[in-house]
Amino acid sequence: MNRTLKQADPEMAAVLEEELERQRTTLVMIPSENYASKAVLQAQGCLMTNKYAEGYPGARWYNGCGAVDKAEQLAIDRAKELFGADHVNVQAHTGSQANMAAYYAVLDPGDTILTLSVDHGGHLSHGQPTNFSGRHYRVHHYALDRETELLDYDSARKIAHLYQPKLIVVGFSAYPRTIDWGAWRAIADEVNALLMADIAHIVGLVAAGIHPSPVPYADIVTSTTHKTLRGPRGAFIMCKRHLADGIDRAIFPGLQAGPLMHAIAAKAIAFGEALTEEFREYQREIVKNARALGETLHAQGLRLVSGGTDTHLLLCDLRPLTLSGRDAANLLEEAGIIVNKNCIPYDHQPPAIASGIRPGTPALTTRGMKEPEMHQIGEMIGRVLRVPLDSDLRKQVRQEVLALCERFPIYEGMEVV
Ligand code: DSN
Repeated sequence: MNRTLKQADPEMAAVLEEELERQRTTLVMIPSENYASKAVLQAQGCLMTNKYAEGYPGARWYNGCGAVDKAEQLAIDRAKELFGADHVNVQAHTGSQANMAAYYAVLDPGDTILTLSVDHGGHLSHGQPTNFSGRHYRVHHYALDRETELLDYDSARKIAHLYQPKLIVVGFSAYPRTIDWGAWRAIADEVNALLMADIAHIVGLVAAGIHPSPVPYADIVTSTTHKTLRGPRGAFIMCKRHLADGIDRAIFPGLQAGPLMHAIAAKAIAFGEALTEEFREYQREIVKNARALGETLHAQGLRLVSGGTDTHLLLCDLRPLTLSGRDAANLLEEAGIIVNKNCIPYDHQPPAIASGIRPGTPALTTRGMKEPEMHQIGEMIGRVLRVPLDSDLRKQVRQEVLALCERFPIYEGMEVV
């Protein structure tokens, strides 16, 4: 019972050591990934994993909930302070489950929702046909403008009038630009729809006041905690006061039973970290870094969808280099640069191949890298992608990546216990 992980399960300890080494020695550029603080990691691995606590603080179905009540209340209070929300539920296990709970609270099966499709930058849980959301609800999509690759509010308004959705979902996995929440609120009001914002990606920017907040405009706001917010893997939901009971009941007993109290403790820590000036400065740096990276990628021959970024991520069209997203991501991984393939708007390739990649700067910025390093990394990406047949070049870039990782260490002294 008291043995360390290494003593108890050396095989798994070796796997964790491999992952620690990968995170230390590669450039993590998937925009939904980050390096959580040691405090967050510690809480996520803590003994609250042992406790059952169905219900909410002060109203649990099990006894012995004194400490977990305090942990959950801290998470709720800090999130309310951070975002100025009427009501917060911190129990959703994942972003998809937060979205599921939001739908469950305000929709009936067969109701109509209006969202952005995955291939234009939306998310699976925004009505993708193979996802629960696409199977349980009648889904219509608004789209990005073909020329500007920006949200087309006029067209969205017409589509909303045509289909009269009960809920409009706004929020994206691969859209690099600022969202005008006021414009969406106006569209929702015109058709008497509820407005839901999914800020899973931009939540850190919103917390820091760098991206406008949807909280004053949206009826429901869902988010993850592990992306730009740099917390534990998980999610939370904010809503207007009159929807609080419905959201809480949708999560429990509607969709989830025992909350993950260790994850909730870690969420409280992450919200606390996000309330600091240091975090706000970190978010400002993320955006500056993304812009710097974009400049160099553009100079290296990649086309930036929408011409650039206002956020933590870039969507890059690789067709000018006659490469697919899949091949590019694989070539870059050989050089120690980790990105994901991604469809671009109006892509002719299937998602498993895709014409683009979606690099982001949250994790690199956590390591302390700044604009000079972004230019260096953008240049390395360009060199690898412009000469895909040169495996020696990739080995050379791999060495440059290792040297950069050594200059900006992460998780120093951390051990798999
Ligand atoms: N996997 C997340 C992302 O990368 O954006 C979405 O679920």
